[in-house]
Amino acid sequence: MSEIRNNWSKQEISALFELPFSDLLFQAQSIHRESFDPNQVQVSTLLSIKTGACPEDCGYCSQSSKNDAEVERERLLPLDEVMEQATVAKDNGASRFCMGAAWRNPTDKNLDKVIDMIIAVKGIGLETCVTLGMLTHDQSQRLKEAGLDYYNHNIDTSPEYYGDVITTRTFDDRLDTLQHVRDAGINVCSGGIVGMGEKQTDRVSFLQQLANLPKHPESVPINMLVQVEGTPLHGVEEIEPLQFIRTIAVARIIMPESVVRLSAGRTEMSDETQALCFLAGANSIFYGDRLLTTDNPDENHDQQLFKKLGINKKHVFSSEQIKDTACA
Ligand code: SAM
Ligand code: DTB
Ligand code: SF4
Repeated sequence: MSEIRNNWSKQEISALFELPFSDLLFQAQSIHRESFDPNQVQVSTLLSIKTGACPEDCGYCSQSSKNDAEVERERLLPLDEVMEQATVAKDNGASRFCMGAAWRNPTDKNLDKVIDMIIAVKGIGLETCVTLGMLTHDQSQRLKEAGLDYYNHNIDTSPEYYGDVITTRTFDDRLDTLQHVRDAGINVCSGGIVGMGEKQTDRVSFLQQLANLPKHPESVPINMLVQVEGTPLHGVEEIEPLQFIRTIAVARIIMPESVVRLSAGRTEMSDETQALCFLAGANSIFYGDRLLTTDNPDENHDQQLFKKLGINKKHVFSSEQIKDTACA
């Protein structure tokens, strides 16, 4: 079994990135098979429970009030609408329901409402994940008591590039929330975005930060920037697909037991690129034709892709039994 390490140097990570492609993918796939079924992919469905008018200035995000993207603002959705969507997600075969809010941080009053959602979504047998911005120690404890399974909070990029992308909070603010979530005993979901005009050294440093956290995140979403008109990063040079696949492979190698999610950006990817991402060790996706405010491949396309690749969806049943079901 591969050793779990939290002391990766930049040189070691760079050397992995520079391996011949076949050697890198062989290593990633070999490590992948030590901990996972290579033909099984976990699927989560996303819902934006509060959209737009966010006070943060993240340069990639359609929901920042500082950007000029056209998104329809919505206040916090009522519980019945959330449950309608969660039921559809469950019927479509998702095992986890992820609820995202465009907040810098939740107020305690809003947290009460999100807690009601978590309890209700868990009640229909889905795993729950929420991403609400920065949390205090006490808010994290309350989410744990509500039974939350995962908290998503991305470090997004390297500490060196962070200030070029976001100025309204610091990289260390992100780490503080991750620590509160970890201390509360909630599974950590943390990753970031590539294709934001960062250098190769930033990708190395970004992955180093994740792998050298005191404990690896259980879930590591790797997003390819979805370029949204009206955001500062619209028009930035795109990342080459092979470089994206290498990023997934390196994440797999240095965090051997984490679930690596091939996250935003799949609409812009060919089936072949996605297949190589799975070969490189990605074993989770967002499923359903919407991410938060942008498009995701529709379920039919993904069903066909899974069928062509012989991939099974990982299901979680209400009995907490984990069972594999071949994708029809
Ligand atoms: N407001 C909360 C926060 O920032 O943590 C939660 C929602 S925010 C939309 C969640 C994550 O979505 C961000 O951290 C970022 O990694 C990702 N994201 C946002 N816009 C994106 C885009 N255009 N392309 C790819 N990923 C994006
Ligand atoms: C994550 O890493 N990616 C998801 C989820 N966590 C919340 C969000 C992707 C957002 C893509 C742009 C949008 O749809 O607004
Ligand atoms: Fe707000 Fe999150 Fe978008 Fe940043 S990424 S602008 S914090 S919703």
